[in-house]
Amino acid sequence: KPKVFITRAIPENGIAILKEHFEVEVWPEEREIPREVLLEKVRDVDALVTMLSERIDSEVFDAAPRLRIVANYAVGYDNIDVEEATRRGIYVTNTPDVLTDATADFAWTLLLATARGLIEADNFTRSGEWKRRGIAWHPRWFLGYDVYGKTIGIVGFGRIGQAVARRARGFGMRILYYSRSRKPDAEKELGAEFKPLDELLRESDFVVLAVPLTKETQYMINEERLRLMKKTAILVNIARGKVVDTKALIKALKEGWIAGAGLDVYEEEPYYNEELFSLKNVVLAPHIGSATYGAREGMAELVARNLIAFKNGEVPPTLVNKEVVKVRKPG
Ligand code: 8YV
Repeated sequence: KPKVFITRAIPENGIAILKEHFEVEVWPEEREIPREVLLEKVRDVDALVTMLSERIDSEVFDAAPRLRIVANYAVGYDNIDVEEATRRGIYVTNTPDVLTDATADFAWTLLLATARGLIEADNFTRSGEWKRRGIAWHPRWFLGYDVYGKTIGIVGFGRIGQAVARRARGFGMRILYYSRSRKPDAEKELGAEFKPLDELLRESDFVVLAVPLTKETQYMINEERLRLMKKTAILVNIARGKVVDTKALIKALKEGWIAGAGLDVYEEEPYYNEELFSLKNVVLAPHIGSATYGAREGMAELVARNLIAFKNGEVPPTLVNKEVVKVRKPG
């Protein structure tokens, strides 16, 4: 049986399927696998299942002469040097679709929680502060921002961006989007309007980031762009931390250029920044956009399907580097 190394315990359903076809080894610890251990573990593997926290680059490929496929347990694959993998004839796969709805739901969780100050309100209630104040209610407490009927601007209009828009229809919203290319079908289905990024930022009450991290999207939301946003606007990031210049964002939140931010992703993870944590107008999650039982099992199954297709000499169903098919030698 070919050998696969899995860098973290993915859900059991995926591991069970893989065990029927591969000799499977899983890094058993909760902590991330140290780099030198990863380099050792890949020495004789045919396949590698990896995730966001591991940088898969020529150093890993050099250490793994038999490696033919890297299956990323994520839809984003900015952790992998895909160009280098392609050059070496190594398949790279990801896990699209199965996590789209969970991630779009989470964008909405952040959007609503930020707009209505839910976390601050929860702290107020559970910390006993409500009781201490001794007042049942006050007409000026916890005023948030209206959502229904407002304008949402979605940056990146792929599967997840469109799923965010689909939900926005239920909130009676005007839907703006920015993307590398126009999406006429989605415009029709969702009633979404294409806008250049700066215009979208000027007009939106809620801006949701759903772009992959690339050279073009890195620090796309910088100081200049944050200054274009409405003072009452809320920024939601479920994409990658590096899409936003965090220093500029903190300044924007402190100085009131925007009203708030709901963040699931950070420039560095795990993230720690007291300046951000001390702000009341943010809701912060530890990169859990796809963390539902259903999505994670779907991701594990899709990883397994990609590896089994590879083993059977077929093209994996969610291959990222389609050009690799030309580079690969038969067998
Ligand atoms: C993962 C993600 O939880 O799919 C992605 O791109 O960011 C998340 O679904 C994470 O990347 C684990 O690899």
